[in-house]
Amino acid sequence: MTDPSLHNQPRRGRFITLEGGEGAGKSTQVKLLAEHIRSLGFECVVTREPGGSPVAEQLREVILSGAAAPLGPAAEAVLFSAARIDHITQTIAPALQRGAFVICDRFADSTRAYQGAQGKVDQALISALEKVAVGPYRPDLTLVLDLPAETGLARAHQRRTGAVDRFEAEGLAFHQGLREAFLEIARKEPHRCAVIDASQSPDEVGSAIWDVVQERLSSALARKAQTL
Ligand code: Z5A
Repeated sequence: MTDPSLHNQPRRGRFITLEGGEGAGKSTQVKLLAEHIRSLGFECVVTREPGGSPVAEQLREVILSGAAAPLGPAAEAVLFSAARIDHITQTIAPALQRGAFVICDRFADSTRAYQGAQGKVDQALISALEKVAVGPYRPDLTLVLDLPAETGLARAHQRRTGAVDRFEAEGLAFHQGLREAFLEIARKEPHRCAVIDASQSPDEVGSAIWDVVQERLSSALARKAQTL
């Protein structure tokens, strides 16, 4: 479980996650958004899942190499959640407590979509793992980057330099199902999530994201840096 002492600390920063299928442009947009927020004088921590802390990065290697795939999607969900506990404890919680913005490339919605919806892991287990691993560290805002699976896979294919990873190797139907799963999460939690049309140019996507961030996190952005 995430260190219980962290649960009682005041959380002064804002936590933003980006979600979506392969090649949706999450990494590109995380970078653009962080630059924008920093240009206003705020501290902004950029991180990713799986990973974002030393132990979680080690688990990333294990999971994405496919070494844990024979254990099945439920075991993979447990591993992603274990990595998340370390990531929150070491990186996310301290940054939010000192008042920083935190932008994370994938988070718990990826476990819901990949292991839950597509891996058919029991919903009760996914919810229990999320409760244990995430606790109060739910995102303030989740940007769901949406585009046809074919487009995302083509982008990921173009960019790739090495071997396909564990999930990229899944077929088109898997990736189409993922798209639906992320859209369903956004439909169920409209106050936390915003769907962004990710088929536009990087600048257009960045501009749509900035509009949403300004609208949803206006009170935080209105405050001066260091006093978030
Ligand atoms: N996973 C899971 O199963 N359960 C979990 O709980 C978690 C994760 C947390 C992590 O992979 C894998 O772990 C992931 C889910 C699973 N599945 N896979 N594979 P990762 O971190 O290595 O990769 P990813 O998260 O899937 O991201 P990605 O494929 O690297 O894509 P991206 O970050 O969304 O896109 P990008 O790197 O910004 O852009 C991809 C290419 O498209 C690149 O050449 C860009 O220059 C180009 N691009 C970007 N934006 C545009 C636009 N707007 N137009 C045209 N071209 C663009």
